[in-house]
Amino acid sequence: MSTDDSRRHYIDGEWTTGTGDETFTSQNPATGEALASFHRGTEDDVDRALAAAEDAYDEWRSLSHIDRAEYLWDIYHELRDRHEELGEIVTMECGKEISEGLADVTESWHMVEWAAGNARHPHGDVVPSEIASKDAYMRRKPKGVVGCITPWNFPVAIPFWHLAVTLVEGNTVVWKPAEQTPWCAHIIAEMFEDSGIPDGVFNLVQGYGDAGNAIVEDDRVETVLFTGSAEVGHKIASKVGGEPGKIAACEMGGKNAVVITEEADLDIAVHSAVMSSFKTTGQRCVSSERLIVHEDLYDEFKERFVDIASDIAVGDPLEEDTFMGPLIEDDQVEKFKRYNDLAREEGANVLVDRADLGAEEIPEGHEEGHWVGPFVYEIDYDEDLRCINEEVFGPHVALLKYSGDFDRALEMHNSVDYGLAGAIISEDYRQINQFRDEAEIGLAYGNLPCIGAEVHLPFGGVKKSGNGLPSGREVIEAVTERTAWTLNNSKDIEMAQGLSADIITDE
Ligand code: UN1
Repeated sequence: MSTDDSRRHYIDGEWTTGTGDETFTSQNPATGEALASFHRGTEDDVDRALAAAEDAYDEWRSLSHIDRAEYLWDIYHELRDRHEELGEIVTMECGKEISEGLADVTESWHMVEWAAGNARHPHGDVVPSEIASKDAYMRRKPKGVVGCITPWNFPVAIPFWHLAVTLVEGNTVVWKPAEQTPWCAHIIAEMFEDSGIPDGVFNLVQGYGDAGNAIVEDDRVETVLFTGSAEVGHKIASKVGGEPGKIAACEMGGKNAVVITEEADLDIAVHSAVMSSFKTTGQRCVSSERLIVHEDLYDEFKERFVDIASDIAVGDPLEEDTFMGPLIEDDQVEKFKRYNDLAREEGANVLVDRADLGAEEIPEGHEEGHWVGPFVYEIDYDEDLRCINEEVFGPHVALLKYSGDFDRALEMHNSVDYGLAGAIISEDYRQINQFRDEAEIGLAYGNLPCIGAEVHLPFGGVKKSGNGLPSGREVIEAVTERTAWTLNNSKDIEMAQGLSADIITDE
């Protein structure tokens, strides 16, 4: 593909090749074929985009929330109109099966709907003052220029988690999407162009970590929104943490678990575990790589789970009868296999190993895809085992047996450094409520898979998983400043806390 065909960045309302001379291609993980070519952004491109975002800020923030939201409503309609087209592109570019590709787009317009709808909702609180003649209330103001860095696994939904609220609240944006899914990003930029949003309010720089880093390090950026790996997120958080006034809202991975107690309904348990572990081929940050199962129903659960894992339909993600598409790239296949080997070294009894699929299992014409099937094992619990502490991001699943009461399951559940998502399967409301209250996670589910959050709930984790801000509804906290505003309606000055307002002089 020649440079001329390569798609461009969208900076200051224009499509530009940028200053670099490198291009990169996006690949279909199911076939290995190149989908499209893109200009690779440089620090200079980021610099231009940030300058444009800074210039556009005053005018953009001077509009009302409702006027700003009008541009987002146009995008909402375009997302709906292009649902099938964009859902297929999601599937082609990141390999999730087609119902997931379509759901990604649906989730994105839900986020836009929430953000644009919120423009007409009350923002803040009227607060009583100790002094009757004072009015006090909380107002939100935009931060300024916001940098967004998004992952490949939800290439449309997560960008809108970042962008929609950020823009409606009056910030301007420079966005660097994952290098694996630039085509989805390109279409999103087309939608912003179609909406007629003022130049410089929304800027897209395609590229790799160096471009992302240029966003993170620039003084003009007030807030960095990052969703992606813990490795990168922690670097960003520690860089930004040293700068007063600047914040990094980071949403990272998990080593999530489904806890199946002796009071579980086994049908719900098996169904939830399969969904949690194998949807998106285990590549959600909320996917479950640990199944903590009570000894009373361990054997039956194991048999049923293993049966399904042995047969789960791995195949062409564009086909509706596929459950699991490929992994995103070769590096991910290698990582998955490395962790499977590690589990063996740490003493795993392997129950299903479809890491190397047989030729007959790989769909025709897809030989170059990044194919793997489930890897399921049981292992004697030891809280220090690396295979049950480190996130793999693939269909690598440990069955962990526990005995005794529910406290033991909770202890095992909470023993990891991460704290994103988890589920309890039980018919006992006391166990369910204890899990709700004591599981160290941001997204907790009862009798459900631990995936599939809706956008109007806060989405985020605790501990090593992040500060829970760049996503869903709570992004508003990261992209606005709150002002406590107090107005005196009297001619006299009267202070709270009984503080004297008398001015005393020696005269
Ligand atoms: C992710 O796991 O990377 O809760 C995002 C879910 C989706 C978002 C997942 N709404 O499963």
